Amino acid sequence: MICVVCGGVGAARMLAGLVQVVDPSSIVAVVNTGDDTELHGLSISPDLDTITYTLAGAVNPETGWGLAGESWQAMSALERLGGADRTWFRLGDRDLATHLYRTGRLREGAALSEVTAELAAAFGLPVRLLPMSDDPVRTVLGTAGGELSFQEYFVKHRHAVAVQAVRFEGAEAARPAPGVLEAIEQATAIVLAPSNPVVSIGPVLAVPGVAEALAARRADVVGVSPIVGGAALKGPADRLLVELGGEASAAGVARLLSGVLGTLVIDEVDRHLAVEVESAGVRAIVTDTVMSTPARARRLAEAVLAAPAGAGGG
Ligand code: FO1
Repeated sequence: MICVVCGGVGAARMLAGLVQVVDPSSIVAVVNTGDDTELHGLSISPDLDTITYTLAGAVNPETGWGLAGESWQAMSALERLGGADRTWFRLGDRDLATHLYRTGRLREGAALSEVTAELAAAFGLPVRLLPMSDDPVRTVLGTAGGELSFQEYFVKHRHAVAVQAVRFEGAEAARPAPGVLEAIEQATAIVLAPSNPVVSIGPVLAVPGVAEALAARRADVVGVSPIVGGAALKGPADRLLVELGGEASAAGVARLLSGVLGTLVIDEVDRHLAVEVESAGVRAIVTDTVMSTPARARRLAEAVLAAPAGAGGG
C-alpha cells in the first residue's frame, strides 16, 4: 500500500501519475482539509473535490479545480441577488450537487470520512481518499489587515496580500480520521505530493499524531518539491515560504519538512541545490518534476516510487 499526503491541484496530478504505475486500489490519499470552508450554508472541501474530480477524469482542465463542461446558472442568479460579495467563490451548477450532498450527509450525522468515501465511490474512484481529520481544522492567515480564512486569502484576495503568520484553527483538538495513522504505519512507501508545504502539507502535519507517525517512517517518506527554479508552479507557495522566514527553493522545502522527509525529488533546474538539500539531512533525487502531461506525471511517479530509502533511519 502506498500512502500519499496531499493538498489540491499538484497532489491530484501526482495521484493521476501514480495510478498509471501501481494498482490504484493500493493507494491511500490523506488529504488536507484546512482549505475547507462554509459558504451559503454549504460544507465545501476543495482539496478532496479537486482530487476526486481529477482521478475521475472530470476536472476542469483549464483551472485544475471544479468540473469540466460546467455551467454557472446558479452563480449568475445569485450574482443578480447579492452581487460579487456572494459570488467571489465560484460554485458551478454540477459542483454544487457535491456540496449539497456533503452538507446533507454531514447534517445527518455522517463523518466527513464516510461522506468522502461515498463521493469517491459515486465518481468511480478506486483510490481510497481520507480527509486528514473528521474534525474541523481551518487554515487562517494573519495579514496586516487582520486574519483571513484560507479561501478569502486565496480566492477573494487572489493571494496578493502579504502573510505574517499562519495558524490551523482546531488542529490541537483534531484527531486523525480513521485509517490515517494506520496508512502511514503500514505503507510500503509514503509520498508527500508537490503541494504547498505551508498551507497544504502544514495542516496535515498539524493534526496531532500525524507528524510523529511520518517522522517514525521518515526513511520511507519521499517528497516532491513544489518549488522549481525558485518559483511555485501554481499558487503562492514561493511567497509564503519567504514571508514566513524561509526560502523559496527546493532547499527551503527540504529544511521546512526535514523532520518528516527522508528524500526530496527536485527538478533538473535545481540540480545545483542537491548538496544543500542533503545538508538538511534529506536525500536529494534529481529528475523532471513538472507534470505538464499525463506521460510526465507517470514518469515522475515512477521516479518517486523507485527512490531508495532516504536519510533518517526509522
Ligand atoms: N479557486 C479559485 O481561484 N476561484 C474560485 O472561485 C474557486 C472556486 C472553487 C470551488 C470549488 C472548489 O472545490 C475549488 C474552488 N477553487 C477556486 C479552488 C480552491 O480555492 C483552491 O484550489 C484550493 O483550495 C487550493 O488548494
